[in-house]
Amino acid sequence: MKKFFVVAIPLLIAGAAAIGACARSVGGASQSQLLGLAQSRNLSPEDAAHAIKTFVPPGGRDEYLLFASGGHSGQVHVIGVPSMRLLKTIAVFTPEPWQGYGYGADWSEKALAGGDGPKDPLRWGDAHHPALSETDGKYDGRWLYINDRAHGRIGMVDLSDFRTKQILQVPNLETSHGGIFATPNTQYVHISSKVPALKGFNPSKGQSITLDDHLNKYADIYRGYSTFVKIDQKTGRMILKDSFQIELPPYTQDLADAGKGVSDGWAFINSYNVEMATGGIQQGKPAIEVGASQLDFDYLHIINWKKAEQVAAAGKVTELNGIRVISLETAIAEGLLFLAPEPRSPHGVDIAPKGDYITVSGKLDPHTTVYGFDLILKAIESKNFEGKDRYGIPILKFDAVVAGKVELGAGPLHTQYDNKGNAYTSLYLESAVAKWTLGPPYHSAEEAFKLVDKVSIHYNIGHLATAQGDTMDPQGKYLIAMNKWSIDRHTNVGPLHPQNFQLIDISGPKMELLADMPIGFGEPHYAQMVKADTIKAKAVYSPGESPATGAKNPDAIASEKDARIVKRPGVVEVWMNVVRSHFTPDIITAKVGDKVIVHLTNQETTEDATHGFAVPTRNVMVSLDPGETTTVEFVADRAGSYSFYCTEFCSALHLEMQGWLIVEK
Ligand code: RUQ
Ligand code: CUA
Repeated sequence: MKKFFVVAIPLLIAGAAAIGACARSVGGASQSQLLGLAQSRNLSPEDAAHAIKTFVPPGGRDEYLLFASGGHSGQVHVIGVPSMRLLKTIAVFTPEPWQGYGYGADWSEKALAGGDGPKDPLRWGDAHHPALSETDGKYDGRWLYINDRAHGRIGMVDLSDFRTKQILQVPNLETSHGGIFATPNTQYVHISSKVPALKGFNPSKGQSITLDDHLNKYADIYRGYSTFVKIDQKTGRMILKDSFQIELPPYTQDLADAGKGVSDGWAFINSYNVEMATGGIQQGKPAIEVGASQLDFDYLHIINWKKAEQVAAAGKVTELNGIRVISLETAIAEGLLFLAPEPRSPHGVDIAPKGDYITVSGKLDPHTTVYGFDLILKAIESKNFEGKDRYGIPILKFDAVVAGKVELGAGPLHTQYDNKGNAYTSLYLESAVAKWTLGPPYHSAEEAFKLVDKVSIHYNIGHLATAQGDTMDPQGKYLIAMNKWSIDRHTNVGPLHPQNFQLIDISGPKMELLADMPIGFGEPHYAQMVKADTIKAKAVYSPGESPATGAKNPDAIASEKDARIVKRPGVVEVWMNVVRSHFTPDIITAKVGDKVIVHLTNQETTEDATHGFAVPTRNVMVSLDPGETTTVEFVADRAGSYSFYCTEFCSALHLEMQGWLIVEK
């Protein structure tokens, strides 16, 4: 038993007084009962304080929402902070039957198929970097974008109903990493390639590739791309025809971030493998991990995207697989692409709140390098170059653009900021978070670029997220460490352990670890934390609204009287009314081979009066929120009778909410 009473009494009394208006009794629990409770659970005074700091009472709300990618679970998870309770999982790249995503509903089928994409949509993606939409460099709560690391796709989630509305396969990208970020007013969402892809490659035009090409012509046949995907300001949808790409060398472009404030109009991408190692351990070449670590420097890519936008508008582009591309030559000639050396194998590129500093970390080097945007501009203007890379891109002089270097510890990766001019960097190898100071105007020159605090986390932190810590409005307060390994931290649930989020209080001078949240549903990668009241989701749909369009569905019916079945050769079309606790019609007949089209309208206007429409033996599982109208289509390809039913426990007579599909030979 821990030594509790002596230290705990003042602390718990303070806590109890804060909770209850009555000094002696808190919700029926007296101070001595509270002490007894803490003691019986073997909680230390610190534990008890942390519990009070993170506890949200029944019916209470969290101050922040964390949108965390789910990695190769393909989803996004919405978590309340500080309670660390999971509020929702949003299916993006992966079918998810509870939400009826990818099981017949028109809106979800369209999203998963990527619009005009393949008929047989991919059933997985590696949900990587979420990007909340922004206005004036601050989260505005409208939309969320997330890239698929595996396929160079972007998913768009509409935060008015927390549903994925669009998945775009970005041309010329096979994989993606850089970004995604929204430009400060969400004019564009940026995504860049990770591993370069074959330039202009199109197998449907008969093009092919050999091992020899790969090993010996890599530098010529592969290219990276930085993509600015145009966003429709009303709907948040991505518009490919108004988007543009900038061709990049076949280095491995890594993370990216948008300039803001003083650097609005610019974008930054770090890179590695400027050696262009090809792999080929059995072909006599070094492993990529060796080949890619030969040189002392890789390159920070610096892109003037406002200028690129003008160059694209002036038509100085070629169209490549359906997107306008600014070639490397044009990008160089127009002065919109520069490089700056980064110490070997860098990772992360994170812009400070005012847009004035750019932090790049060392991964294998204990330092983080801070570039000054003013220094970058000056070097560009005065052509302070140390040379060009093999493609002719000017390389800014390292010493001319570096504002500071900070020694943080082993394995620095990603950086976020607070509202007091401090930066927080994850240390992967050291399993810690380092807090350090930015330079002027945040801190005086003497206080600048100093390590001021460090907190140990459990194992292997990747990304970290502070409250609005990648915007112009950072909040301080909370930091989430997104840890890759949990080893023995939680009850063993098998060799695949949960990942671990750790909540850290950053409001005081010392960081303080408050709570763990085991993540048993994916490999979260990056997260953004936004003030909860920024997001205003609807409670119900307006009558007959289609989630696919946000407008009234032309096949919505106003009442049960309009429910009907219309048959034509090979097709059975149903306008179905759905309300507690029956479907109308509740019997559908079809012939084997008929296409069955069902337009479902949920007539409910009450929050949470969701109904399901599930057809056994078919991949049909629709979730209909109140007011929603959705269409499903399937082929009745086997004779029999099938009892379709409502999957949500919607009323006392929910079990009776069922019907029959009779398929005759
Ligand atoms: S990065 S491996 Cu977000 Cu550190 Cu993808
Ligand atoms: Cu409707 Cu159960």
